[in-house]
Amino acid sequence: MEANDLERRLEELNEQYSKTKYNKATNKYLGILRAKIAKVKKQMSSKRRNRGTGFAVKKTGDATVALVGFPNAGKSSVLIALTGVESKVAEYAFTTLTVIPGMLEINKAKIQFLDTPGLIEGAHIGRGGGRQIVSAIRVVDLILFIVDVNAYSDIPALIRELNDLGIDVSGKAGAIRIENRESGGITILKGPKAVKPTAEILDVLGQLGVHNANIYAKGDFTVDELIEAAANEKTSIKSIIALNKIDTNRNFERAKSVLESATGIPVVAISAKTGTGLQELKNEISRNLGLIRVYLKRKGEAPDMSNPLVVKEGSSLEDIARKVHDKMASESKSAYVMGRSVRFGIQKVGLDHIAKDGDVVTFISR
Ligand SMILES: Nc1nc2c(ncn2[C@@H]2O[C@H](COP(=O)(O)OP(=O)(O)OP(=O)(O)O)[C@@H](O)[C@H]2O)c(=O)[nH]1
Ligand SMILES: [Mg+2]
Repeated sequence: MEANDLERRLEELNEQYSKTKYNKATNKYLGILRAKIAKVKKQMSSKRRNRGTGFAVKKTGDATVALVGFPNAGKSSVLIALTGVESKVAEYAFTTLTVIPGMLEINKAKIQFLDTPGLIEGAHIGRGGGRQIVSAIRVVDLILFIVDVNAYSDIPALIRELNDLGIDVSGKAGAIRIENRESGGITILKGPKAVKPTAEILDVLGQLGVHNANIYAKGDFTVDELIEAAANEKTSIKSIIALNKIDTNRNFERAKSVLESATGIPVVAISAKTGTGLQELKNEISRNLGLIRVYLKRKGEAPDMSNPLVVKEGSSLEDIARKVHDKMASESKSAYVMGRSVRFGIQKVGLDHIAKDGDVVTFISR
């Protein structure tokens, strides 16, 4: 939609909202209106943000991680230590001027890392160059904060400011999280369990224009709570803090616990220089990305165990087929599955079946 259309739409929605009197019968309708208003506002602000930003890095691989931190914290050094990609490292601040991508394979998952320029301590990151960084990190799957063990006091303020800019990195946003996807319909995930949405949920989400999404829920929820979650304008991105340069500070454990309790974000102590903690950091990244591996097997052949498909937790077989090829998704109607997601040795399931890590799948064509 064009900017003018969005403004008109917002006006219409606001008018409907103010004309509707609150009572028990209109409660749900008002909730849907609130969610619609939130969505239009979000579209308007992303239109504004996209204007003239030069940081559009193409996302590739199975997931994207952004390295974020103050100048000189060691972001480029960590990128090099993890991926081997050359990003300029120097003893003075502001060495990295653009977003530089590198790739790393962890447990067969191809993970893209983006090195970003340093954010200025104490400055408002929503302005100037900071705004471009914020728009680049809004779309990543995980934020890796790189923090100098000798200069960490401004980190809680940085996290608060990201929150004010609509990026919640606390990892504990709401009991319900709606993650839009390109196709595959609506899947509700309660912990490791997938449940079918009710007709009422489908109806409400449909009215909000949500047709393909994973709904992550901690437990049971009401339709009203779902509408509230849809109205939430915040982007929630998981994050990890890498407390860097611990080779220079013997009291790093103290800094680690201070940061952990001030932010609620997991902290891994590392040194990009000596390599200490890098393996633990890779494990933590892998765990937080929530990726699973699924192996394809053709009928009558052995599965290709060296070459898994890497997908997000909660992916259905249809999502997985589509990752191989659109044709595979449209030509398959069921599949044989062997692994943790089924109870018996080999089970025939529909394409709405949710895969688990290590599953071996044979698609059956129509
Ligand atoms: N002792 C020690 N020095 C480090 C470590 N990691 C990075 N450095 C040094 O810290 C300085 C800054 O490192 P960079 O990787 O350029 O930092 P940056 O965060 O990318 O900096 P900008 O791009 O300018 O924001 C360099 O002199 C690095 O050699 C570490 O683990 N230990
Ligand atoms: Mg740098």
